[in-house]
Amino acid sequence: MKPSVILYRSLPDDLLARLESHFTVTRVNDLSPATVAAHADAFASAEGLLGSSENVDQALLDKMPRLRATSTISVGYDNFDVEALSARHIALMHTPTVLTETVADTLMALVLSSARRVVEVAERVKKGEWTQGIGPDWFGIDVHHKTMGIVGMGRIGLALAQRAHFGFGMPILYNARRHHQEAEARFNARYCDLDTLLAESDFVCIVLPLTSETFHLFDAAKLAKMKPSAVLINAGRGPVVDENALIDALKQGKIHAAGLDVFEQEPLPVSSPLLSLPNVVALPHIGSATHETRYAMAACAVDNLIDALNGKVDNNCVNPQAVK
Ligand code: 8YV
Repeated sequence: MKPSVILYRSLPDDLLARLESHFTVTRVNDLSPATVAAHADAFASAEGLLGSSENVDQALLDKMPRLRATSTISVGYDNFDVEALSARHIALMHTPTVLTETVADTLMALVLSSARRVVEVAERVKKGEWTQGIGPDWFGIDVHHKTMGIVGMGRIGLALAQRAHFGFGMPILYNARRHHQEAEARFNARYCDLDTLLAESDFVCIVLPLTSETFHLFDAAKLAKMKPSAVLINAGRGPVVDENALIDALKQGKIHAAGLDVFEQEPLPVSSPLLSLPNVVALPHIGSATHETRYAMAACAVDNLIDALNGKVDNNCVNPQAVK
């Protein structure tokens, strides 16, 4: 008999067929208590779980006594209780490599649109405000040759550094848990402590995961260390920045602008003060959201689940030690 799995995100037809050739699949819309209760037998017998963006916590695991592997269609896994999974030797699989270049493109899009006010001025054109030659009230600030500070030098940080260094001639500063030899050798990136990076960068790009150490790392005190002319870019996770402190800093001109793809609450409430600030570019968490990359992520996650339920956790596994 094929193992049973729960699928809580839609998949392209061919990937669903691949999943169904290996497993008996129960499809659900979400992992809410109501959904779990409505499909109690399927959850009780499932050995695998595949989807994204929902919380996978102890309460859910209690309803899934046979679970052996979870596979998320994302690189981030802050919505998983890794400790609880590991305690039960359940594999957590993710998609760390396939989205790297696309997310780095999103970061550059935020840098360019925040600096050159792309969204704001395009809206003004649509409103019919471009009626004569433009003056300084349409001008932005340069990106090329400015200093880029990258906080978190993982795969995405490296791909961002490549774009900034070769494409825009930008000196690169970075802060990370350890020195990154490749970034230093290829892009002449200079390691510095976070306060130095904040004080010297024109663009501060956050590419950090959300953990207990990074929660509200960018608070009022850290934002105050940035140059008033500097731009904050966040495409990691929203709660890494204290959003109220950011709103204050933007309103008071303590920093120049912000380009944000992630927020403390997603979807971003329409009442958020961020949406009424002209110097904010707010995107709906599009980091990896291209047709090609979302397909690649889903394919990777399907393969990851097949691997993990066959005892293969050498690749793309967050907690291999706990599983083996
Ligand atoms: C996903 C992301 O789009 O991979 C991640 O961690 O933030 C995004 O690429 C998001 O998790 C929804 O699947």
